[in-house]
Amino acid sequence: MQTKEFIELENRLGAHNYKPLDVVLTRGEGIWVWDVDGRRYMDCLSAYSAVNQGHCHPAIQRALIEQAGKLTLTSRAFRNDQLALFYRELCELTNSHKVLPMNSGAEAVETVIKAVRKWGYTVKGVPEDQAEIIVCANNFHGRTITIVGFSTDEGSRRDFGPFAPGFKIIPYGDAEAFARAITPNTVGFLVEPIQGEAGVIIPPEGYLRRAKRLCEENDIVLILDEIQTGLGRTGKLLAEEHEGIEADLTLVGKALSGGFYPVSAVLSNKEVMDVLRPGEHGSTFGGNPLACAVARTALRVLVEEDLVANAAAMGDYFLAELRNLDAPPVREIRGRGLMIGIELHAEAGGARTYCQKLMAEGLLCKETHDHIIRIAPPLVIGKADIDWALEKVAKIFAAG
Ligand code: IF1
Repeated sequence: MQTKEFIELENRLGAHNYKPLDVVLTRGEGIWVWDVDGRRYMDCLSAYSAVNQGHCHPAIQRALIEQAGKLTLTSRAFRNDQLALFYRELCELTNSHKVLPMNSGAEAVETVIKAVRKWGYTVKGVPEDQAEIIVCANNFHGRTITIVGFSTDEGSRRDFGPFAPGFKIIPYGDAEAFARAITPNTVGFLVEPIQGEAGVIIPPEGYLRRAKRLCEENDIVLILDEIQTGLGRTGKLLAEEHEGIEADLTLVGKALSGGFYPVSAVLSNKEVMDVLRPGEHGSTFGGNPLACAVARTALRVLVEEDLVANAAAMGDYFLAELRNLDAPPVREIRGRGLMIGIELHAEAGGARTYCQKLMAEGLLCKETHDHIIRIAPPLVIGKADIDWALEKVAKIFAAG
């Protein structure tokens, strides 16, 4: 089948909950992907930072295949020989005390909402059903009813009500707004260290440090959603390190499996996780041996190939060179490590148009909202690859 046949079939039989670019991919290796017509593209989205280790990383693939031939799923009614090792390696790498394994990022977010509410009632002493969690405007934490209920993006929440109560929305990056929103019933502050979907929005220097201090002063659990920013994307293992803080609870997902399998986890540096008792939370696939074997290798690859340092060095280079481009359509270039956003002027014609032009040049990236192009290649990218990409970006911006 050719590209147009795949597209017709997909459009005819599939729900239209996405509007993908009209490229049908069939193979991936490192930073490169190929479509069914044999064209090669540089992947500058990395499946929204789930393929940080590069497409089809051979070591992770071997771990997947080997474990798939041994034991894939036992349910948590029984133990398996991968889970405890996954816990140990993940805790050592992230300086965490406890792990609760789930599958999707949204499930990790839902998990932390349950845990922090129960901690509020049973430890902090908040009256039943009065727990409040503070979140930020323009957040993205997933697509469940609970989560879209505290989204400020109309497109994510329209026609999906009614929503769960107990969430308070404040402006992102404003520590005073956070201080004003705190009440005796506040149990948690859920925030992205850098807002990805909002358009790679980096908060003011010191914001997260101030938020951490306010949480300590008010006995509030600081929850950092590092599902997109974590595992090397911003040039640190966890983006919290840019501010020199440690969250009480940290959410990871996506690249936790290198793009081979849905694996997410809630990491705890506070006794919050101890409030969950047997039978109160879980999922069929959470912590399964195949997920754990894959995640263990995905983490090992991050460390052994020094991908965090490479993301920092290559990100600095990419950002500096992008900023040197003569690009009239560009309003601002933002980023940290290899999490980059190119904001265009409103009159530039829209980010999707430029993503389509970049696709024609062999570079795949994704717009967010109308005027921002997200650039997030796998962390294995090299300087020569970035120079290749810069040529394409310069060409489409020079053409206007
Ligand atoms: C889609 C966005 C990105 C996330 C953060 C939790 C989750 C995500 C910071 C939930 C997931 C994905 C979801 C995917 C596209 C992508 C996305 F555009 F939707 F917003 F990356 F920015 N926290 N983000 O970024 O994790 O349940 O998806 O495993 O829904 O189309 P998930």
